[in-house]
Amino acid sequence: MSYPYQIKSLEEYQSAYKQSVEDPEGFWAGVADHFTWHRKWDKVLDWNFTGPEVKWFSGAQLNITENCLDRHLAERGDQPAIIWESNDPEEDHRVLSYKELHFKVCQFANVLKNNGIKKGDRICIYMPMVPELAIAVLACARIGAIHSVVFGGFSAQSIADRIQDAQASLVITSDGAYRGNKDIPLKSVIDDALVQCPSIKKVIVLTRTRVPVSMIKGRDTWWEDEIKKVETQGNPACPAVTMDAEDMLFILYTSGSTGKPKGVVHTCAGYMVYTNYSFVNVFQYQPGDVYFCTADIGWITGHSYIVYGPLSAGATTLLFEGIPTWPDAGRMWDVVDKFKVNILYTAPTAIRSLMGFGLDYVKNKDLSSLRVLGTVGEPINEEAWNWYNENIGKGRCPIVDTWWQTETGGILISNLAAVTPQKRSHATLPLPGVQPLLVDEKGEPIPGSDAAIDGPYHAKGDGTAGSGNLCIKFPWPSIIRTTYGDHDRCRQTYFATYPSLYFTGDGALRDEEGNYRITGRVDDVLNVSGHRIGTAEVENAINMHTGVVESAVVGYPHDIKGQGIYAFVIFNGNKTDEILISKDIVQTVARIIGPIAKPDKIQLVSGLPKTRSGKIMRRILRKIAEGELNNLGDTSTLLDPAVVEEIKNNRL
Ligand code: 7RM
Repeated sequence: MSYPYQIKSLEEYQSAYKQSVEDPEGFWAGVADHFTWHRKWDKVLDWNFTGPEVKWFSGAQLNITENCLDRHLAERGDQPAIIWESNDPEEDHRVLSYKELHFKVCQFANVLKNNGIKKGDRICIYMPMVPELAIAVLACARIGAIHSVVFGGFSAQSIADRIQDAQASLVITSDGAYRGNKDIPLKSVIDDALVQCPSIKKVIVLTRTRVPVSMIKGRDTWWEDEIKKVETQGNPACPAVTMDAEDMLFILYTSGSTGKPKGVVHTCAGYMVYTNYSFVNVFQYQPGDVYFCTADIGWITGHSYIVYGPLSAGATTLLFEGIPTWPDAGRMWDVVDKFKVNILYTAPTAIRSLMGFGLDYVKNKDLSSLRVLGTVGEPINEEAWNWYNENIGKGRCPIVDTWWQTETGGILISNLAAVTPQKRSHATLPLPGVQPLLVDEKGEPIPGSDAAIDGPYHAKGDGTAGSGNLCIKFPWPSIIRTTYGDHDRCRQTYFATYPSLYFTGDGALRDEEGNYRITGRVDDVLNVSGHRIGTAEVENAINMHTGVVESAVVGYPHDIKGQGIYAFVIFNGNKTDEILISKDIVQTVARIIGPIAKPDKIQLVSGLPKTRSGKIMRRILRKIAEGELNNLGDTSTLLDPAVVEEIKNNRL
């Protein structure tokens, strides 16, 4: 496969960027021409950010799985599409060629059809990182069912909320999951969730850990038995359902500043074009490269850059079931060595954690196959960047620092490996087609910060530096279309803060060369180990504990996780054993949201700093959590300033 739209030099980047601003429709039509369509578009783009309403490739018809599978069969049918490495280093790895993956996707799509699934139905997927997860995702897309993948670290309650919101009718799960030395009982979590989910008619259960599970008659069925049924039916083919460009492809829930996660909706054509375009350009994928993204498919990074982007590009994508620190902190480097990985894409939190184990775990690993390194999910600090660069890239691999969000569908700001300049701890430049700018609190543009007007790159450093809130002023093909079931929430959250702009929720700096440096969220969203968690969500969970009167949650800098979760809790019950109470509250959060949202610190307090109108002053709590005790700002407007002294004195 060749990628005629792959940018090969800084000059090509500059001219592609210019064209994408001057003639966005011509630009994206030029990219989209290289995909398989049942019917081409009537109009490349229709949009307004007030609705918002954004339509890419209106009138076009396609199926994304034909672009990820069928179109590769003739030329690269026997090449590996997915290489799977087990959690257990002793278990044999698996390789699925494009032919085999195509066969299995069709087969499982027929299973879904046998279970009554039709185009538009919602399917919840709660599975470990095994090839069948990718197969399940693609099988949904094959027949136009809308997948909603829920990360394996979420609790029964979180799953139930997501299933109810989407009114899903079928769940795909497994008996259990391996994660390091732990066995996680996925099916039993699903059973707990489904008590609250009358919309679910069927549960398909893959065998993985062979932990005993209870199967409910009429509702639950084994993956393997379902496959046997389609085998006896004879015809292994499954024609891809024709989808309109703007038909929904999937829902993925993500945290925001309110208590309830939002179902971010992506649609077929634009998402396909943009994930492929960004994959090929950012990582500079070359045919035959082995590409390894360490994310979980349960997050957007896995959707876009393990499954859809790489497969639509005919790439070899490595799927790893395990974790970087098990059986030891050399596991990731073992995997790179074993499969001669060329491109490695991981999270700063993983790098920081491995750094802490020292170089012994890197020493005897052959990392010479690596050509490109990437990071995603949070800002990367200079120390972690240096370590990654020196000890993994050996100073010869470009590092792409990729900034994007669940809502953006794909990477918006990043250097292109060895093509555009990298700058340590900077996401750097917007991809062609992406028009960022920074605005102040009032929404006034920061002079010199608008890439489309001021130019994306100033080689001589003659641009204008500035800082502000990061917005995007023009749609790109994989922009969020709606929040499932509540379009106004989408408008309110992303398009109402600054009229006619998409607001990212992030703050950023722009240097004189035009490089953006993302500094972090400016709203009440935490980023813990690259996972997005809303403070309100954690507070809601804490407040479910019977003894809790009220709570306030803030983030604080954490050496490995990036941010840690600090909870201030007013507790009403018997306070004789504070340690026990804290443990109990942590368990409550794990049960309500999942282990990923467990607070790192819980401080019992007698009151919270509030304004006279009753609003919690989080700014003060944040400062206390960060340890900036002498710099709390103006506390004179507080209802009860004494409470601040108490909180300061008992700080953990
Ligand atoms: C892909 C993903 C999105 C939030 C985003 C940022 C932060 C992501 C970077 C980053 C600095 C980066 N989707 N973020 N990438 N911050 N540099 N390269 O992570 O929806 O889960 O999170 O993550 O705050 O708004 S996400």
